[in-house]
Amino acid sequence: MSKFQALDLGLVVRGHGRHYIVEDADGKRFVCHPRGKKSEAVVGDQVRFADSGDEGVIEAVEPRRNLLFRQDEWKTKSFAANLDQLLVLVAVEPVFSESQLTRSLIAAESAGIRMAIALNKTDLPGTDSARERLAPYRAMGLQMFEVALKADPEGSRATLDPWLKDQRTFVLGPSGTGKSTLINLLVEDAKAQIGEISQALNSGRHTTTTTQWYWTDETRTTALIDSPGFQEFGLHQILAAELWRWMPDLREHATCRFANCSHIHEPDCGVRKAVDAGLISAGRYRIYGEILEELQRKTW
Ligand SMILES: Nc1nc2c(ncn2[C@@H]2O[C@H](COP(=O)(O)OP(=O)(O)OP(=O)(O)O)[C@@H](O)[C@H]2O)c(=O)[nH]1
Ligand SMILES: [Mg+2]
Ligand SMILES: [Zn+2]
Repeated sequence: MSKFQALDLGLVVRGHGRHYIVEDADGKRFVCHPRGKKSEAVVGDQVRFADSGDEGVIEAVEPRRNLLFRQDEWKTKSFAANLDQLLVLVAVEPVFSESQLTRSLIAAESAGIRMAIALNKTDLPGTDSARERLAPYRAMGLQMFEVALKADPEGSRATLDPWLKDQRTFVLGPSGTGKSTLINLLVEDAKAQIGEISQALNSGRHTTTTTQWYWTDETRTTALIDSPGFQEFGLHQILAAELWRWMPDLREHATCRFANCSHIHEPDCGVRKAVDAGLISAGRYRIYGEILEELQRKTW
């Protein structure tokens, strides 16, 4: 028996620098800090901790079922661990970057996490063009929702509730799409901060600054994890040669002459044929090329 097994088992519900909030099996929350210099725990982690009066100590992080993260040249940024699913929230405004959307889906796919896209603010003009930009994602079989979290809270709740029920869902998306609005709608006492979108820049303010776990119900079976918006989304954890495998529309057509086809310049490439035939969207294929180039530039 490891010496840690005598310790309390807890769930990390929030992390901020070297301070964590850990929740025990009864729902009681403790401020903890990690033993040693490095803080390895992330939101969603199961940890062994000792509650020693004022501040607890995290002694060990239990093995993870999965980890959602991004990685650029210099650092790895973990979103959360042990997730059931990812909800990528985009909005009619601010206009979403298809590259960022694709990158978050690749991160989830490669981490083995189920995902869906929700388009928010469908009360605004511009909904049709946003819907059109999402057509390739619908076509590749992704679960899709349309909501207006502020304009039609009850309808939005009815749309999302069945998918969210009894699951641990990470809510990811650019700043200003309505992630905190969603949390506030579904979690009664969330008081998540909601920011007024900065109209002038057509980009949201970064209102949420830390990742935080919320239970929607007292029985603590359904969880939503709010996260700050992000700008960069590196995928350096992905092998260049395997990138296409994490893009379902490319994967479907990757019957090529060469087994190690990069789908860029080789003859008899099923992916390129599918792009020419309009079966893979030109936008998605262009983003594939851009990410591939980034990954091939990697020096390690
Ligand atoms: N028109 C419209 N605006 C909405 C809707 N839902 C949310 N908003 C607004 O969008 C703005 C941003 O909402 P937030 O929930 O703070 O966005 P966020 O994704 O949490 O943003 P960050 O924390 O910065 O990442 C707020 O002003 C909301 O009132 C909607 O259905 N329609
Ligand atoms: Mg927020
Ligand atoms: Zn190919």
